[in-house]
Amino acid sequence: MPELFVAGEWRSAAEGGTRDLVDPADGQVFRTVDEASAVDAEAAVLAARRCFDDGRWPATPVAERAALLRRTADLLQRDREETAHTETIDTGKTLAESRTDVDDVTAVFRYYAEQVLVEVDRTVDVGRPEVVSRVVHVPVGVCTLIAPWNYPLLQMSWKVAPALAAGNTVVLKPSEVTPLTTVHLVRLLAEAGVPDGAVNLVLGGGAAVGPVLTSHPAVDLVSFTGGLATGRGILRSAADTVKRVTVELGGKNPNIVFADVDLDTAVDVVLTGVFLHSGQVCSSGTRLIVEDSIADALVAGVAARAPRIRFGSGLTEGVESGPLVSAAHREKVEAYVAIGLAEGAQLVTGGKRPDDPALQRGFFFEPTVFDHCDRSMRIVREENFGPILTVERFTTEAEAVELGNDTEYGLAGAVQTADVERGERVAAALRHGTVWINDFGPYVPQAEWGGMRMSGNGRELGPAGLAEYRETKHVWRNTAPAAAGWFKG
Ligand code: TXE
Repeated sequence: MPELFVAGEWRSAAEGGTRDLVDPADGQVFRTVDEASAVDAEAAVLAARRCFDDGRWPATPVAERAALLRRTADLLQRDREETAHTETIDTGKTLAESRTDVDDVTAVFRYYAEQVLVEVDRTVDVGRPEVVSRVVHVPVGVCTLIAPWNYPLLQMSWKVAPALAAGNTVVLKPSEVTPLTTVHLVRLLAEAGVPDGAVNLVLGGGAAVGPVLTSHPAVDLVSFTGGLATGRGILRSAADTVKRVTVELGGKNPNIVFADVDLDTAVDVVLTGVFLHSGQVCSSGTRLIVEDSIADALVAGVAARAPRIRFGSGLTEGVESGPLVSAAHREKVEAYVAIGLAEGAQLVTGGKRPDDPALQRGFFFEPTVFDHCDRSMRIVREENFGPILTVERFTTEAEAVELGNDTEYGLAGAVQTADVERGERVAAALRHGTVWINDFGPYVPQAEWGGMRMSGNGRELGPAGLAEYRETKHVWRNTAPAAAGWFKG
C-alpha cells in the first residue's frame, strides 16, 4: 500500500521515489517506503488549503472535532502493540519505551479533545451599550508539521492533536529515518473519519520537501522539532511569507546535584536522565553539575552502574537500551567522544562500541561518562544527542546556578537536593522551559513543553500548545449604526 496521503487518497510518489528503512538493531533494510519530492509536497499543501478554505474541517463543530480526537485515541489503544512494535523496529528503542509512547500519545489526543471545549472566547465591555464586542478564536489555517526521529509518533502527535482540535488542516512530514508510526497514525485518523484533505502526509528528506513545506504561500504555520541548524534554516525559509513558526531545537540540559541528597537515589536519577533511549532525548540530562564534596562518589556510582545497562534489540524482553538510530548518528556521537578526549575531559567509562559479538551489526554505543569537564569544552556546550554524560563540579549554590544557565540552550534542567527551599530557589533561577526538582524527565499533557533561548520558541502541550494553533480575532458589532461625525463636509 502506498505511503503518501494527499486529499484523502493513498498514493505513491509522483516522481517514483522510494527509500529503504534500516533496522538500527541489526543494520539491515527491513522495508522500502515511498519518498516524496517537491511535487508531492505541493500537492499536499494545496489539498490542505482547499479543505481549509471550503470550511470542511474548520467549520466542523468543535464537539465533532473533539469526538474525532477521542476516536483516534481509542484506535491508538486498539493498535497499541502493533504500533509499539513498529516504533521499536524503526527507532531502535525498547518495546517498553514504545508502549509508553503510545500511551502518552493517547493521553495527548484525549487531553486536547477536552481542552478544545474549554471556552476561551470573551466579550469586551467597550463602554457603549449599542456595541457588542467579542474576542473569538479561529484556526490559523494550513499547518505543516515536521517531526524528528527520536520520538516519531509522540512528537508528531503533540502537533497533530492540537492543530486538528483547533480546526486547522495539516501536512505531516515525519523524519525520513522513522516514518512508519506516522503512516499508521494517518491511517487511524482516516479511519476515525477525518475529512479528505484535512490530514495529508508526505514522506521524504528535508532538503527535497522542506522548502515547499516551510515557504509555500499557502502555508500559514510551521511547527518543527529537530536540530538547531535545521531550525534556523526553517525560520529563515518561513520569513518571507511571515508564517507563524514554532520550533523546538533540543537542549544541553543541566542536572544539578547538591551534597545533601541520598546518593543511591541521585545515581539512579542521573543514570535515567542521561542514558534513557541512549541519550537521544532533547531533554536528556547530559550535563551533571555536582557539588564537589560528593562528586567522586556520585561519578563512581554512575560509572559502576552504566556498564550494566543491558543492550540489544528493543524487541528482546529484558533489554534496557537499544541502539542509536543510524550509522551516521553513531559516527556523530563518536566524533564527540574524540572531541572530549582532545579537550582533556577524563573518560571514566564507555566511549566506544560494545564488544559483544551479538551487537556488531547494530548501531550500539556504550554509555559514556566524562569527568573533570569545564564549560568551555565543546563536549559540554554542543548537543551530541548520544549517551554521553559530562561532569562539572561546584562549591556554592550561586556557582551551580551560573553553570546551569551557562548554555545557549534552555529546554530543561533539574536540581536534586533535600533542602526544599533551596530546590525552589534554584528552580526559580534556572532559565529553562522545564525544571524538575528531585526528578528528571517526567512530563504530562496538561503542562507546557518548550524551550527558552536557542532551544526554540512557542510551546507544545498544555493550553499554550493549543493556543499556538489559534488566531484571536476581535469582532465589533454596532447594533445602532450612526454617522461618526468626524468629517463635517
Ligand atoms: O535533525 P533535523 P537530524 C538534534 C540532534 C541531532 C541533530 C541532527 O542533536 O544530532 O539534531 O539531527 C526535517 N526543511 N535533534 O539531522 O535535520 C527532517 O527531515 C524542512 C534534536 O536528524 O533537524 C526531519 O523530519 N524540514 C531534536 C526533521 O527536520 C527539514 C530531535 C528533523 O531533522 C529540513 C532530533 C528542511 N530544510 C535531532 N531539513 C529534538 N529537538 O528533540 C531537515 N528537515
